[in-house]
Amino acid sequence: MRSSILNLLRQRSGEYLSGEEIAKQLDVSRTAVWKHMQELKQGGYAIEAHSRRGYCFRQAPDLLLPDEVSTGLKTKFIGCKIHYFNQIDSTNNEAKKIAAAGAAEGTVVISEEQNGGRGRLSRGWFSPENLGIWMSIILRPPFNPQDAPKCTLLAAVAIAKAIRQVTNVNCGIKWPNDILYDGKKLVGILTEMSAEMDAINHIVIGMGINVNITENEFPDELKDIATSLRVIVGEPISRVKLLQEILSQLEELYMSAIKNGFPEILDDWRKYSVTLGQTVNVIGINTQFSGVAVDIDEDGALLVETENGKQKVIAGDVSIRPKQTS
Ligand code: BT5
Repeated sequence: MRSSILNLLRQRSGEYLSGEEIAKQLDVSRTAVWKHMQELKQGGYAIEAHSRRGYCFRQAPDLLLPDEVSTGLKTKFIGCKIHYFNQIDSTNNEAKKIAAAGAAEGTVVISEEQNGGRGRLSRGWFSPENLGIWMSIILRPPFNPQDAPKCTLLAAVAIAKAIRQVTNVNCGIKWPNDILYDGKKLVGILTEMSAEMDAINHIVIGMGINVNITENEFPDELKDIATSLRVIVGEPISRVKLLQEILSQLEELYMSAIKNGFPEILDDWRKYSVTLGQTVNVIGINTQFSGVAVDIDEDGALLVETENGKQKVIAGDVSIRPKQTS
């Protein structure tokens, strides 16, 4: 009902609509309309109320509220169910919990702030209130568990496309899970999976996107290595619009992967890559070496040409060595 009232107000944005008219159109009591209006105002919506003329919609709050994300969302199933929090430890933790309890494919967990945001290997993820997109998406792909790492690459391509589309920022993908701009990290992706030997139960794709964080708001340890869209573009970006575009791109690529496999997505990944052709240092669990990143293979693994031949990197951290200028 709240969504229907909002839709009606939005359609006639700037005009006054009487409580009676709203009640009649939506077949509810005027008291119910009044109660929903109070709730919307408490939720941050700017709605003017006038004793004779009625209600007038002025502005939605700058929040990732499910009603806002759903309005104009073009996807068929990704984002059709949204679990929204003002604050949570980690959206990935919550998504894993509800996925294990049977949450539908495409369910999205969003929080305005995380106080236990996670990177890989228990590293932390800085997730300040209202300034980024901190979200996790539940998928139940009909792939083999070995294909799961390619979902990280798929997500990276979807986010890079969406960022380019909405902001014109030419960001690049660093293998396996970062999106960078000018060498600084703009986005991190954390994919976690629950699987049997030969089938995936669910995958949770967590995304941390630095949208409106200003330079001063980054903690000292991130100032030299992180950036945000606001810092790059020089003005605030609509988080709702970007989020909707990410969900659309993700759904499109995911459906294409199910239908045609990953080759096209890996080709897009190569196009956006800032890793290929570079000299890289690879730090795996038990290894460390350097070489030139020459390609990714059909599994999404990074191929690095070293003194001892070509090495296949399935997991690990890769740092790009700055090019020698002399
Ligand atoms: C990642 O790990 O890049 C994955 C980050 C995933 C975060 C999302 S937010 C929604 C969902 N819920 C979660 O709890 N997590 C996911 P990794 O490659 O391990 O990089 C972590 C490193 O990035 C840290 O050790 C810092 O150096 C750096 N870092 C932390 N916060 C950052 C930020 N906001 N922007 C850029 N770099 C950051």
